[in-house]
Amino acid sequence: MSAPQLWISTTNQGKLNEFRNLIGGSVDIHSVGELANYYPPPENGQTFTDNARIKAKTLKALKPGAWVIADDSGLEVDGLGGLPGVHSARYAGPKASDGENVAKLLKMVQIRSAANRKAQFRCVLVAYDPAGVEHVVEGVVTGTIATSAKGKGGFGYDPVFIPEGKEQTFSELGIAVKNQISHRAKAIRQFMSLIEQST
Ligand code: ITT
Repeated sequence: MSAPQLWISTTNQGKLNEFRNLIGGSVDIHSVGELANYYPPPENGQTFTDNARIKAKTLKALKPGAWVIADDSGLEVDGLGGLPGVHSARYAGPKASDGENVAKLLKMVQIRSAANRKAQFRCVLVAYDPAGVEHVVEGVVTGTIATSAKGKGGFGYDPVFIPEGKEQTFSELGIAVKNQISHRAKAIRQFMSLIEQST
């Protein structure tokens, strides 16, 4: 039997690398980067689930009959009332780089919450199966915000996030360790059991 086809709605290369690594070769993976007629929709939802659904539905309209999946994810800092949360990609402004977002985060934690650096990464995946049925899964990894950026691996806020039970940031730990324990890994494990049940 041929591998099921899965289309992933992300324009973030860091996420896509992790998806490929986490899902492995049993699924035929494609991304929106291959589609000339894909335009990223405005992510104007209030929650990760809203935004993941917006992205997944946009892709489903272009790829009916395939598995489609969208990830909406971000970093929630307890002492910042859950910010940057759904605003993680644009925390320092609409076209902010990862470095600018990290610099703003370190500054805000220093000002507002230097004594409480607890945080979590959250990943919500909304998927549509080939019959068009929606599935929603979620993964969370708890940790703390480092006092400065450390390490070269990963993307986004990885240089400042120290997962619980470790002493280094996700960037320092590297993708092999991150992919055992991350929010995205936990969500993908649930998603893979859905795909496996259906094939
Ligand atoms: P797509 O919508 O195209 O998937 P995006 O980067 O805009 O790409 P989101 O709207 O879900 O995706 O924003 C997620 C942001 O949260 C991302 O840009 C990072 O800043 C941060 N983030 C999410 N997961 C992360 C991870 O595993 N490591 C580091 N930062 C992460």
